[in-house]
Amino acid sequence: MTVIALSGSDGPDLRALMAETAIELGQMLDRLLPKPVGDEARLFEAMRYASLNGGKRLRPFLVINSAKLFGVAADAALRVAAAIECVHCYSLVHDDLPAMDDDATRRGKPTVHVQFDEATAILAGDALLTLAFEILSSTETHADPQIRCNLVSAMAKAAGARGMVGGQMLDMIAAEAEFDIGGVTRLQRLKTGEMFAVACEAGAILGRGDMARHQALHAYAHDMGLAFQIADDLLDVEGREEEAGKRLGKDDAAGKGTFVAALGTERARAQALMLADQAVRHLEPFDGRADNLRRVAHYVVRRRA
Ligand code: GRG
Repeated sequence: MTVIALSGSDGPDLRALMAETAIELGQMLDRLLPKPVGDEARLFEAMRYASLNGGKRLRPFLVINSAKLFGVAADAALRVAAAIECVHCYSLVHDDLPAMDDDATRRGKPTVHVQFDEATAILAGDALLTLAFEILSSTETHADPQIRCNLVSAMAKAAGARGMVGGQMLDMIAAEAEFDIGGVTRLQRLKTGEMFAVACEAGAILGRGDMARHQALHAYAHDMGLAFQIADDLLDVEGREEEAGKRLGKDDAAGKGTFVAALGTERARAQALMLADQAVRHLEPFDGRADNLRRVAHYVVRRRA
């Protein structure tokens, strides 16, 4: 079942659209994931458990709405959206492992290593990551090999050592490293920002967008991603676990380098609002078709999950 917790002020349009995207995305993932049969069924079940389990599906929503700016075919955008969600779900499974954040709850349910076991969780994460590249490199995603190659390259860079995995490494050493605000910004940009960037730029890649519009989406994603992360840090100290569907208060307990630790709650909140406004301004080259992206920038700072 898909659970999306948005605040009332995000308006019925955005809530309904995100819920609609979540359903379509779930159907696409169900088609693309291996069916839980055969000797490897336990692995396939864990992959399904990790990805068909709710979540806001924010990155897929960004892919689909950036693709709409360039008139991309809906099925192609949905396949790329599914690939990004596979990478995101893999990162959550591995992040929850005892060797990393050691979390027992995710999206309101037992984490994958709790529900299955550690080895299965590691393998399910690995298999979700590699499935993403299988999807992106398929001719069903795009007929043009150059576009498929660009998608694969952008995703690999965003997810890898100079992107999300590198950011996770910085996160693991944050307590000892005592990063200043510049260090925290870099950590968060790598850990979560690069995946938002590839989600927003995927539309431009699929639709052969020109450099100016590609860069506008990159700048939007950069500011929106930081606003999202500051909101995440604020949720960690002020949120409610029942709404968030995960353990909160862990950044402080771990002494981690977060925006709230670096700026305090009030300055962090002001910074998030400023970044959301700035993100929207980067969308000036686009017409009303970018309105969903504009709404998302404000939604990420108001969300409660
Ligand atoms: C293990 C390689 C590796 C990377 C982990 C993404 C990540 C890096 C860790 C997730 C842990 C975390 C709480 C990160 C901060 C922000 C974040 C990415 C939250 C989860 O994303 P949401 O809010 O989650 O979009 P849903 O469940 O809605 O998809």
